Amino acid sequence: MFKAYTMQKISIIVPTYNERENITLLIEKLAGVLKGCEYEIIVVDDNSPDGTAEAAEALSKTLPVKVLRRPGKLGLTSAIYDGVKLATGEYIVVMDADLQHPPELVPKLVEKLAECDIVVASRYVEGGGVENWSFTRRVISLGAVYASRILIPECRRVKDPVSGFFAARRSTLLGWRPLAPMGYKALVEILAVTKPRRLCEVGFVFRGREKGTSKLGSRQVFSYAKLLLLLGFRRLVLIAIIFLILIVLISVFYP
Ligand SMILES: Nc1nc2c(ncn2[C@@H]2O[C@H](COP(=O)(O)OP(=O)(O)O)[C@@H](O)[C@H]2O)c(=O)[nH]1
Ligand SMILES: [Mg+2]
Repeated sequence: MFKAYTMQKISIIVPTYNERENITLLIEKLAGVLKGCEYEIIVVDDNSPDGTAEAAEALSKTLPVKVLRRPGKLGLTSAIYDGVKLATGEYIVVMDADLQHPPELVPKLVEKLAECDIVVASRYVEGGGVENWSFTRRVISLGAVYASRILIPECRRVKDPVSGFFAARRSTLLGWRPLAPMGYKALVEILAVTKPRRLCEVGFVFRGREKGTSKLGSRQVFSYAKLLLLLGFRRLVLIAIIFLILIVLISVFYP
């Protein structure tokens, strides 16, 4: 079935920071599921001190792997953007290096691109879920989803607009420039800016991280708040005005 859609070259963008323990297994798994397709794996590494870039480069002798080395930790969204610039495939897949995004789902995302401009791998549709998340992490994730849905109309078209696992046609991504380069939510930007005509979702279970550690911190959360402000400014002003009018009316009628 997958073979029917191999006419298009697939570029898989994998941003990395200190993922040496995961990158080899991820690339090997991707090579397995993409056997018979024309593809390239683009690792965008931010000078990881643990030698992630060297581990990926070792595989580039036998597999179609490109490694883009950047001078320092410049952020996940900007890494995805630099990967897109380097990509030569018409079909682009963006995924994490730590195996929390299952490589086995890549063929399904790519298949769906035949009828969609962007395919989101979603935790919040049928077949989706999260493994081993604390109550706090669930609340933060759902907070991020709802904030984007309130402020950015395009984000209401999918259940998981903050997913880091998605596929897109390269032509769809051409108009996108990062607004919050240090941020984690490239898809929110992409949806808001590109306004894709055909948007699809496929369920997946976000696995627990087995090796290495998460790089999500206060800087990334701050960057997301900045992004929402930039994209939702007009709506925020409107909400503030409605709120003010309500307060004035209440104080006039119920002095
Ligand atoms: N190039 C690059 N990759 C990053 C950066 N921050 C995170 N990553 C990668 O982005 C992916 C997701 O990060 P992770 O910390 O696992 O996020 P979490 O799954 O939300 O906890 C992983 O492959 C990280 O190595 C960064 O600043 N630059
Ligand atoms: Mg992760």
